[in-house]
Amino acid sequence: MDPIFDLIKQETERQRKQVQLIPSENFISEEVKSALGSDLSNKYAEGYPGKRYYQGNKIVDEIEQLAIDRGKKLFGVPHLNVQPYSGSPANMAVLVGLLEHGGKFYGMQLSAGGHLTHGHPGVTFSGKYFQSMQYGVNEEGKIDYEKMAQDVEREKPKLIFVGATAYPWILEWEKFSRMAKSVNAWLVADVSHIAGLIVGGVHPDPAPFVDIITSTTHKTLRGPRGAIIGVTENGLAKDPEAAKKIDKSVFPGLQGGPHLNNIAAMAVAFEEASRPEFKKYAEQIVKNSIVLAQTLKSEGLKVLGTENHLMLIDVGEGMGKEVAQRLEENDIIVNKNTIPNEQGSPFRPSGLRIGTPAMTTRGWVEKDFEELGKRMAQIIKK
Ligand code: DSN
Repeated sequence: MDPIFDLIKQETERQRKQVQLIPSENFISEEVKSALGSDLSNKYAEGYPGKRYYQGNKIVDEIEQLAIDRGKKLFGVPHLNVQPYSGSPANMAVLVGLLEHGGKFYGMQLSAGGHLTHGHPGVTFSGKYFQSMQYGVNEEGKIDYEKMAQDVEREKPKLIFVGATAYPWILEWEKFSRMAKSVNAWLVADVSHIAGLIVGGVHPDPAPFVDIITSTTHKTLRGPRGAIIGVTENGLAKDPEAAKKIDKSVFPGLQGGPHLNNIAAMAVAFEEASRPEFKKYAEQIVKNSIVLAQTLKSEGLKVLGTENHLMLIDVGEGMGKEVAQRLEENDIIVNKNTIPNEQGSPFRPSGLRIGTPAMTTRGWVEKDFEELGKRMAQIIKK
């Protein structure tokens, strides 16, 4: 037998045996897995349903249309593209589709909890081929909405990205909307981390306030690796061509054939996320997160958060890597992370990023996280 299958088996066992606390990871259902491993992977279908460049697409047209229809309903948007291969290509498609080369836009700093594609300077397409301005967080690790509004007023960016990978607080969409409207900028919500919380009703919904929504589908949403781009009613009112611009930017602008097995798996995940039990799941993620943060704090650790699925722990300057390794030796998987006003570096940061979505999928509740918090604190303080 090909040794790859033994390695896959070992990885499955590792995932089951250890405590998985990386906030961007989750466990997909057997149904999502079955769609991912299907014969849809064999098919090419450049284009969109009803307008393809290959023959033999009657069935996959129905599949993609079903994913689009389910996703539109779930995210409350009139237009949805389900073809982006993942979050970074989705964000690239938005920037390329809506801005001129070199256009000015505003995004959250990586070290404050933002994402590389939100304008990180020097090394990313978003920082190299566009004029990116970056906003950070205040002493408490929170967005300073007033300062940000003043900066937006002064700099007049053409687009504002809101969304984060390590921000444990609620995002106040209405405030961002006022800023964007004041300078007629596109407002883009990248909800990759919190999509499952939004559709589960435990984080405010950006759809009534923003123009565009991007999201990966594999984090709290619990679907396959992949991403979506939604255009809201506001987006279409701002520019009736917005949907066309986004679609053209994804294909043929940046991508080739869509990964239809992924798209079918997304359709399955969207249906799962629309069930009442998913709402309970989302509620439990946040309850678990709050209990874990409280336990770690009561054990004397410096915890930032939380109002959502994740928190940051300050473990001392440059100590994130070492402490994350020590936790791994004890079968607890987290990731080292920068903290607001970081004194270390992204490779030797001072924090840990911890989240509850994966273990909540496995059925963990408050008492499990309380017990875990006490165990983690002992290991971290060692
Ligand atoms: N890599 C993702 C995360 O872990 O949050 C962001 O793209």
